[in-house]
Amino acid sequence: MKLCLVLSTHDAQFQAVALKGRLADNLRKIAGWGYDSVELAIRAPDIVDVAQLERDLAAQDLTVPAIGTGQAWGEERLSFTSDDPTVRLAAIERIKSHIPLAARLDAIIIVGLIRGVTPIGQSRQRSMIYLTEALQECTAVGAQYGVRFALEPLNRYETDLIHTAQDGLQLIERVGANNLGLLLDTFHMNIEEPDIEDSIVASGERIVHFHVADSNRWHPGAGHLAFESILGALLSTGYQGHISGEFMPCPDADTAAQRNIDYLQGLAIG
Ligand code: LER
Ligand code: MN
Repeated sequence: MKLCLVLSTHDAQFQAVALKGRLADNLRKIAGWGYDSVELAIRAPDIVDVAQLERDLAAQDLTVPAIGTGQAWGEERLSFTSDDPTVRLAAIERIKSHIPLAARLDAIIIVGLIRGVTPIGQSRQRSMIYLTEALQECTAVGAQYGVRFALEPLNRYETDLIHTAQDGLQLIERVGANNLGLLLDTFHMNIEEPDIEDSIVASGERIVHFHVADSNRWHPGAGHLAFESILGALLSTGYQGHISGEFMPCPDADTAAQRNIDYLQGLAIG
């Protein structure tokens, strides 16, 4: 198991990130706790000093398997499914702007909250058309750089679009791009999936990234999810990717990050 932690490069409103700001210090701590990698939550790539980031990552021997893009929705309300064409265009341009950095870091680009929510007065069908077209445009550019994308099903309280692994697989089929896979998140799965393990197995090779949080969105081990069984199902699909901790900084960020890795390393799996 390659263990990863979500880390915001800058301060952000999104709560389920254990660590934010003070990038070099955070990378040092994360490596010290034994993590292999960091998933970087980046609002916009042009606010990142990439050369410095690469030096800091190399100093701690950490890789970046994925870039999270949801802050563009959380902080700026950019959305693939807005009824305003300038907002849709800005969202697509923002996601495309992550591609050179993702290529440089060999990271997958996550498409989660940037899909937005269906605006009042717009049909869900219209949102799905916008979403499909946006993903087709971004994946086509990504393919030129060898960059992959991960579509993340989210629970019903965050969006009306794509709740389950099955919803995600259908959209991936509709987009028709080889470089688009699935990111499954145990927090959302616990709310939306009829059976978490069955959905993981059914998603199989389409899973390209994986988020862990417990039922209460605290670190694994703090709630009632059966992680031995869930991660056992994930590994049974042949998944070779990273298991990325995305949880609330509770009881505090450092304790949550340490408890997560201690708990996952203590499980009787692969
Ligand atoms: C992002 O990975 C995520 O899981 C969402 O819940 C963000 O709100
Ligand atoms: Mn997630």
